[in-house]
Amino acid sequence: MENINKYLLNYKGYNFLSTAINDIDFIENMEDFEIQDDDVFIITYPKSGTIWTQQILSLIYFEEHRNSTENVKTIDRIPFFEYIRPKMDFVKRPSPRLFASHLPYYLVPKGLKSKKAKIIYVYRNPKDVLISYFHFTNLMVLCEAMDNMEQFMEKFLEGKVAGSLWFDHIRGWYEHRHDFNILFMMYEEMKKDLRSSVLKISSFLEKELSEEDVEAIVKQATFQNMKSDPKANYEEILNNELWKRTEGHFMRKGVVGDWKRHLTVEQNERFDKVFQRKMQDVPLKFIWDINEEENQFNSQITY
Ligand code: PPS
Repeated sequence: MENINKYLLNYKGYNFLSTAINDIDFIENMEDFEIQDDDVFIITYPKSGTIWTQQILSLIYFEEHRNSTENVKTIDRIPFFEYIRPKMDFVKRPSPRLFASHLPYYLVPKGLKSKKAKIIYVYRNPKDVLISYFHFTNLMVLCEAMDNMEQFMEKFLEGKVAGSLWFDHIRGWYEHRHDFNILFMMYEEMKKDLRSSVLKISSFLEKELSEEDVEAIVKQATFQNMKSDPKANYEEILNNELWKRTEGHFMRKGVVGDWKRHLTVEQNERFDKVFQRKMQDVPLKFIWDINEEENQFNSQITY
């Protein structure tokens, strides 16, 4: 374990948000955490659609969530694996146990390689991740505040942020996909066609849903509905003054292509150069703008 600064803790080459770790022992032993066959992990690089997928899975698994007959927050239904660990004992959680995590492929529990437990990996075009992360880092006291985008982009492209380098995260998971039982989901495709995305996820999870259920899930997983749903919008976390630095929300904009409003032409060109260099042999598809079907960099994902 190495403290990089007040906010980052490096463990085995990966930067954790040290201010959100409340159980160092757990971090040091999580690779040996015993996996059950029906465990499900949502795995993401920060700001790529974690909260959204937590809501979708909560709606798929819990009728009480779909009908709003039980007032349980998505963070309690699907706790973070490595961060702000609730005082619950993960081992005793009723199955199927659902978790969210930002871990790289090489730090997750080894038991996931039995390929029985499931992983849903959600990825998002990294320019929108960058913008979302910039706002988040200034919103949360837990993160190091940044003066401007230039400064944050520098850190992001050097991997000096919690989650380390975006390129390493996605490449690692993609290249090791055959070691796991994993479904790749793309934020932009979820945005374009939420219904198909819900069906894809539920089919992977082997959960049968009625037409009515699907409708209820799609309706409650839209950005607007989640933003006003206290179970799903994480506002409670921000109501805590110890956490919130400025005005803002976890559910900020939820759009594709916001980077166009924030990056200068030079910043964008620089980002493109790094992206092309780092991702040229990763055949994942990316959508940079919602009106765009494909892009010049990458082709359709192949399994
Ligand atoms: S975190 O802090 O890492 O868990 O953040 P994460 O949940 O991964 O990402 C937050 C961004 O996801 C957006 N979001 C959504 N977009 C579209 N539809 C829905 N339903 C939705 N729910 C969350 C959220 O607004 C953050 O993106 P930005 O671009 O900042 O708005």
